[in-house]
Amino acid sequence: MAFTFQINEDVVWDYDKKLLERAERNSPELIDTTIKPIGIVELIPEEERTNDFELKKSSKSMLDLPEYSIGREESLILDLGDHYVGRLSIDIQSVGSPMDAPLFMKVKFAEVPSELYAKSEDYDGWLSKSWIQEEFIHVDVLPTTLELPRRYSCRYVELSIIDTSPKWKVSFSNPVFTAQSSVAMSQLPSVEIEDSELKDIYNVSVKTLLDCMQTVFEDGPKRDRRLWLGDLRLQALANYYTFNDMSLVKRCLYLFGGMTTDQGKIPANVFTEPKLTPDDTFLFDYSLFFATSLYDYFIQTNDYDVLENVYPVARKAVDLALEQVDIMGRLKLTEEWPVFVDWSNDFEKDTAGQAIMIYTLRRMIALAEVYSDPREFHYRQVLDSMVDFSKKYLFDEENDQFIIESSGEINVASQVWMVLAEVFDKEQNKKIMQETVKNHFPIRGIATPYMYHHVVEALFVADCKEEAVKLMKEYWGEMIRLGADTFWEAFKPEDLEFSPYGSPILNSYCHAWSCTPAYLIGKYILDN
Ligand code: RAM
Repeated sequence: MAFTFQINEDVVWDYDKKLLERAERNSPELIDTTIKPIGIVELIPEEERTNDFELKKSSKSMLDLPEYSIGREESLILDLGDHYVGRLSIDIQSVGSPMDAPLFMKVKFAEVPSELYAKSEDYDGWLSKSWIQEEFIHVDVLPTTLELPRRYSCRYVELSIIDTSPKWKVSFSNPVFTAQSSVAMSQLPSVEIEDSELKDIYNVSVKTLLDCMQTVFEDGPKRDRRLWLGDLRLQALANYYTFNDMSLVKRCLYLFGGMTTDQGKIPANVFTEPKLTPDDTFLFDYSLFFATSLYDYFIQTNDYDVLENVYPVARKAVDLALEQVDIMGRLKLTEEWPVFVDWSNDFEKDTAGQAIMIYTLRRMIALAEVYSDPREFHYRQVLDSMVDFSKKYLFDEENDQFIIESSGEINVASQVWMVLAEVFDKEQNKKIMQETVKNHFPIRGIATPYMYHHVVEALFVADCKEEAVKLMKEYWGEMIRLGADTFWEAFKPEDLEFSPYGSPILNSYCHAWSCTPAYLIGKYILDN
């Protein structure tokens, strides 16, 4: 079962005006920060670079910028010194004879160098090419201040001249990038992390989270620039250990709570512009993560007001999912409501799906208890049957590994989610994870920090701390060694050019679900 475009035109939406009003009341004021580029950089010819994440410093400095004029087919790249989300303005002057033709130029924004090496015209993937952060602009009269209306997510700004005229060239000055986020670094609690590798990983995680925290927790400020439930769950967890911005979490819970289907299905993502709109895309596990995110929020805050308002939404969503659990305690997944688990389609996801249902039920029971919902009893019964079924039919005792019932397949996701669901006790979980490390490490074929997050957390939960830290350093640490300022949506250490979309130019390089080391370090290392 895979994630593809879904078009579900016949869905009937239930808008809960009260919850949506609450969502809007918790909308943040964005904080602006003025950023000036720190330097000029240049592309490295293919035969001289080791990978597409490298650039070299130009011999020209920012002080030379106003004196540096360029014409047809020439370009320069400004380096903001770090990754930011915001708007650009820059002064442009003509240099030489009178301006006898318009200026025609291209401005390309890149989060990482590989987007600069990739040629936009070669992109032929399945996601819209409109995500490529590139503008073609005519300017009739110079000098002018070019103020681009769109928001970009980038570290590099490439200014390419398509044409001036043989009589004149252009120079640029006063580039200003106005960065924005709903939080500021000054809100961070100070933490002492002695291990320098972990400290770097923590810092990049925090920057990733900050850049994704806009008027909602965005999945990626370059793409898709919207609120996804699976990403929200992880961002909220990282937020509790860092910025601790409760009102943005509240806003996002209310947004999902206020836009569900008449059956009670929660959409996988929502849009907030031009008006609050649910996407007609549904993922089985993402829908369940509404309840688990509410649980996480309540554990942090004890905020009964939010619980009281959205508990009925969580219950309806969980109950709908439970309709797919048979009398024996087996979850039956369908193509119509696919489970995501990871971008990869190379492994079977039924056992991971079963575990996510168990993981959710445990949290739903805790919520039902606080809400004094008599349905708690029913949830306990289903939980028991699902756990029994998993132990009896999905566990291979000889190998200490979970299997896929229909095929016997053993994969990483099944082990990891069953450990997170705490189907067995710590001791058995440890055996499962040790076996997983023995048979499946180094991990191959998994391309998302999303799945790697769950592997690391399962290692911590199963008391395999050393392996957890090692994997975090190998995976997130490797992105830093490649130059990451923020963590990426997709990363396969064994294939640096991997993209789920057909080209790295569409990948998001500041992506919500990759910010979790801040949470993992906070919860399992600093708090212990
Ligand atoms: C992509 C985004 C998002 C993720 C979904 C499933 O479109 O990367 O973060 O949650 O897929």
